[in-house]
Amino acid sequence: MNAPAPELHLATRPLTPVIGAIIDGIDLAAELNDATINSLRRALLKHHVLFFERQSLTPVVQKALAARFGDLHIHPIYPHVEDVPEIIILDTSHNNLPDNDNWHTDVTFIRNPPLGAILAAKTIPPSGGDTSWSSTIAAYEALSPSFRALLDGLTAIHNIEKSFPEARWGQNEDRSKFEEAKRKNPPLAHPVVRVHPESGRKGLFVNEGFTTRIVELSQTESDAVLRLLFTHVAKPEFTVRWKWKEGDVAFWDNRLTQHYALADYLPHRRIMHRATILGDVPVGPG
Ligand SMILES: O=C(O)CCC(=O)C(=O)O
Ligand SMILES: [Fe+2]
Repeated sequence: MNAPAPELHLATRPLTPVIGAIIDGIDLAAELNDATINSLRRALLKHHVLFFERQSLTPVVQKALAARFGDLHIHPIYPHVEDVPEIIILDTSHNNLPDNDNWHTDVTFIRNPPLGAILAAKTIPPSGGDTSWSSTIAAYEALSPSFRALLDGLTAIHNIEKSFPEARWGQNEDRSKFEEAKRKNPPLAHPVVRVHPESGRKGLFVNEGFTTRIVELSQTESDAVLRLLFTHVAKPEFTVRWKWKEGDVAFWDNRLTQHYALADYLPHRRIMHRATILGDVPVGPG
């Protein structure tokens, strides 16, 4: 077996005890060596979301950076940069209302949901437009042992249409893209509690954005338990909130986190670019 690549010391400033750290002294547009990539992976496992300030990532460079961590996902519905389908454009204003102002994990409607995502701030409103992330590991660990034991054995359905409803995405020229997205992404089940494939830690893997139903429970039980969990993950103690400046980049581990993009800046415009790195098939504790 090859020896693992060495790791570098990264200048890391944790933002809370459970989630979020600023990484100083890295130019993400530079050619990063394997040791740096490994150190970033390690920091991601520890802090769940990393922030890099004063960056200048072009879409092509952002794509190349994300590809160092895995294969990239092409989103079935969101628009992308011309000739760079791996880079989603989130360009929101009073003309195109934001739709990420709910707690969610990205793209859990596929069999192998993203390992992570790299988000770059392009245009930031004069105030507002912050993003919060929550550690679903911290949320899980705060539950009572009896409740955790119940959740450990459950699975839940994730449905693309919960976050991409026909009323918004199925109209006019978008209709065929929407129909194709639905056809290629039928609802599927994931474990309610996921074991992180790298750290082995357990966390909640249901999210308000996409999760519709806990399979093993009755409808009323499922509704009540999901409501409890969706509220629970948003507890401020499990979260970090980032106030963006243009050029900032966030890199989150999408396996055991959720995030919420605050929609408080209208009628101003806010533009973000996202690269999404595919992950593995979620595994439960059972
Ligand atoms: O715009 C943001 O701050 C985050 C939007 C979002 O949910 C995402 O990029 O996955
Ligand atoms: Fe998201």
